[in-house]
Amino acid sequence: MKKTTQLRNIISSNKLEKIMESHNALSAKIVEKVGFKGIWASGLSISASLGVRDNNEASWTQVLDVLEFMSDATSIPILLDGDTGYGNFNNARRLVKKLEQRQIAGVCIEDKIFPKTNSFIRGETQPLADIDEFCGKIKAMKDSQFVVVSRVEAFIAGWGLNEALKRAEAYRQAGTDAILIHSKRTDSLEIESFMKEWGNRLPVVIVPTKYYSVPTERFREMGISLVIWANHNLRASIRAMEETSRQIYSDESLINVEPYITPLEHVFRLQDEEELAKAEQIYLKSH
Ligand code: SPV
Ligand code: MG
Repeated sequence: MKKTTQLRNIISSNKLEKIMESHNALSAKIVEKVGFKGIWASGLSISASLGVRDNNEASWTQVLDVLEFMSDATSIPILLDGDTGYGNFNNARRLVKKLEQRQIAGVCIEDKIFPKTNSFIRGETQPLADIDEFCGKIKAMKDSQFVVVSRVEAFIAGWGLNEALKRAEAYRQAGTDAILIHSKRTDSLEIESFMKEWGNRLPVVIVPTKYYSVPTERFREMGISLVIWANHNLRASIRAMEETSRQIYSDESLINVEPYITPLEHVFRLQDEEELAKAEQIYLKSH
């Protein structure tokens, strides 16, 4: 099944679905292997893993190169965190074209201004996009196959429920496939208030990074379609790498880390070393 179709099915299913963050091909493979049906290509995680900030410091083609490795390495759909679409409608529709060529299933764009800032950094100071301009961008990005998720940042910027609803409705009318409603509260009050008014107009996507203690069952009851666990592979790997590097540095030896890290055999398995060994039997006649 085409990856766009798979993603469309995930978003429109009447069950609560979950996708997990990846920031490179290795983490994407792991997400697929543990059983997730889809991947969130997080802007925060990809930028951090490239050693830059979540402020569009990495160019969109640099992000595309990462995505190409991720897509080649997996068979489940990838939803790209496309930030603001890297410019105006014209930049955004060119992004879609290049993503489609690489079998990326969909993109999420947020109604802020390029270059964006992460939603959890000084949210109240972040300007929102003009609604009409953003609707034009959605229309330009929409293709019958490609999935476009529109992210409403009204709560992040402190504009409240009415603004969030007004924007979500405008984006619906512009043809978006789903609304991502974002909140930086540590409870789900904003999300609940939005869901009550929104009803079933379009599938709703959430990112419960800050309200992580709200039980997933609650999201099900609210009628949320898709939960994104947005940055947890990145954060887990930072902790693991810091601890391992510190230990080796202070011990001047590997003796205390070897039992706790992944065996080399597992690394080779993740790289599918076996496939190459088999191919060599067929194609490298001298072997
Ligand atoms: C990301 O993962 O980059 C996101 C989600 O956009 S958040 O960091 O919550 O804004
Ligand atoms: Mg992001």
